[in-house]
Amino acid sequence: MKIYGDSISGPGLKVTWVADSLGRSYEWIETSVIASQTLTPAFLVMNPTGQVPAVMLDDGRSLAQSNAIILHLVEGSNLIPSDAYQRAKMLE
Ligand SMILES: N[C@@H](CCC(=O)N[C@@H](CS)C(=O)NCC(=O)O)C(=O)O
Repeated sequence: MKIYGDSISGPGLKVTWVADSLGRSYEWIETSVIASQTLTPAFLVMNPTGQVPAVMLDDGRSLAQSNAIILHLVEGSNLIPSDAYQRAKMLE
């Protein structure tokens, strides 16, 4: 998995913290918002909103929005509660 993020931006770091907690390997692709690297045609294909973070999964699919990415990563792990109420509290 490749994580496109800006190291001065919290949402991308959140994704790496979860990936690290899960022991998932990833490649960090530094993508500067200030240098408009989020607005290149290649980046916009991955995330049309032009925001980091975005990830490129190993199967070639991309995903944006830190909480959506995190939810995808934690699926089936002990970082996501099995109890419906606790899961909703996590999303809250
Ligand atoms: N809701 C988004 C927020 C992402 C976000 O705000 N990213 C900022 C950096 S912290 C960004 O890429 N800004 C560039 C822009 O909006 O043009 C998430 O959680 O992933």
